[in-house]
Amino acid sequence: MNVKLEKFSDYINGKTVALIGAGVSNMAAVDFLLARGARLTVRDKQEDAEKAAFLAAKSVKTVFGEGYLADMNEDVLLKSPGIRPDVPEIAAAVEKGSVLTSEMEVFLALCPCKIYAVTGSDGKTTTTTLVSEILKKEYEKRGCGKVYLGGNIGTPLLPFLPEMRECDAAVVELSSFQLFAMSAHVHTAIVTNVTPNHLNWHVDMDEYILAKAKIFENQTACDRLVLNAENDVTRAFAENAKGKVTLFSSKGRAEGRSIYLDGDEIFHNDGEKIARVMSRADIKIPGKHNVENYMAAIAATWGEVSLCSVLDVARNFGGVAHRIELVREHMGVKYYNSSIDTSPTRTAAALNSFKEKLIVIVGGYDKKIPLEPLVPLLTEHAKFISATGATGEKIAKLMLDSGYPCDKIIYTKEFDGAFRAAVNAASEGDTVILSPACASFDAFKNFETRGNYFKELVNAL
Ligand code: UMA
Repeated sequence: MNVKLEKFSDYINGKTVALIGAGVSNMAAVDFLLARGARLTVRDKQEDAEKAAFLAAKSVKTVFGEGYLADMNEDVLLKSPGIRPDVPEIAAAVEKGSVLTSEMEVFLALCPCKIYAVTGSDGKTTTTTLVSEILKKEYEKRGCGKVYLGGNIGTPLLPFLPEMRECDAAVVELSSFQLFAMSAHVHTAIVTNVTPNHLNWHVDMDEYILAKAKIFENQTACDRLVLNAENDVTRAFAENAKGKVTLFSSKGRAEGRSIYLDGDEIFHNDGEKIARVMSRADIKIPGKHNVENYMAAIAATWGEVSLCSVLDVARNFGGVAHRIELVREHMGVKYYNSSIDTSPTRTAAALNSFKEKLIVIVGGYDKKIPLEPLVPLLTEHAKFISATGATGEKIAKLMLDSGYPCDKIIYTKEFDGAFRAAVNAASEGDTVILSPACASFDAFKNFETRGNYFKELVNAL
């Protein structure tokens, strides 16, 4: 029995709860809260008749559109990650006594098992996935325990709480948006690196760094913190760590408890003895950054899993599907599938992780969200745009109206044609990415089908 969950159920029963933002996280909390007797109001700046009807059928109140935060006096406020906690209406409600929390904060507080949490500016999705893959492999061998993977990676975990047991593991990716407004205790934390990011959301770099540091603020001496030795910000985090720190470095031997790449070999130093872990060549996914991701994941699970499990994953794991997934390099052109990018925010996250300018396939189902944020984004990151699907024409028009060169953009309604146009525009050294910024329902069953189709086309080149 999960005592914390029982207590929470008693606490929330009969309380009024505002779900601020009807996105992925909060919509996943609806049934969980209703089942525990909470009285819900879902608030979102975006009108959405379909969602409103869906919620009305569950007797959930909705306040959608302009003024969605008016008269907010619910007992508990569950804020979506993308909304800042200092929005005046939210701050005023908190001042008057509302409790501000989030789907992720509630999950972490009630989770009955060990929590591994990963944050960082780059590599957090892959590292989170690696931790979960390594644990999964180990649990499979032992024949017990289940690994729950979620958080910013895309799966809210709150709905799984009732089935989770002490012998399971939760592996969560946490964004600075989530961390900024929360307080949580995680047993093992990883910070992959901290470099300027999301500075249009955070007030400044200091606030962003503070948000990232929250991942370990409630740790104790029994906990573990894995930090990048080669990043100034994360290295400095070690000074304030309360748990046991392991530093990882891809630049040769590091001192103390560490994991490092020396030549082509990875070594782990537990503070007393040094053990060879594996060779770089054992890792299937390419790039030094992935060696770093592996070192972080290995440090997080060191002593809890067998080397066999680590090697099994290293040799077979091909990368996170549909999320900046390298499909293939063909004639010197790299093709990435990021079909999971179903909103301009996700596309921003994908494009921001590349240094070079890209050939971007963009467009899809029209869910009537503002596409204007794509203009500065694509202007900065795209050397050629192949627009497609229901929103393709709209995106092309927005770009052309903004002065984007007309010979650097093409609109093709059909996905195949758009793919061809991107291939034709590419030459040796280029990178092509499918990052639609839109859902897939105009032409595909879901984003996975779209991503798999893209991969088929790439592999047939
Ligand atoms: N909304 C408002 N008012 C606002 C802002 C948004 O009402 O001021 C509404 C929007 O109309 C929308 C809803 O809130 O209906 C969506 O909010 P959201 O995007 O904040 O939240 P979710 O849909 O729940 O998605 C969030 C994460 N999104 C962000 O942090 C922006 C998802 O990460 C995450 O996968 C999901 O929770 C799972 O729990 C996405 C992301 O881009 C992938 N993250 C950033 C990144 O990785 O760089 C941080």
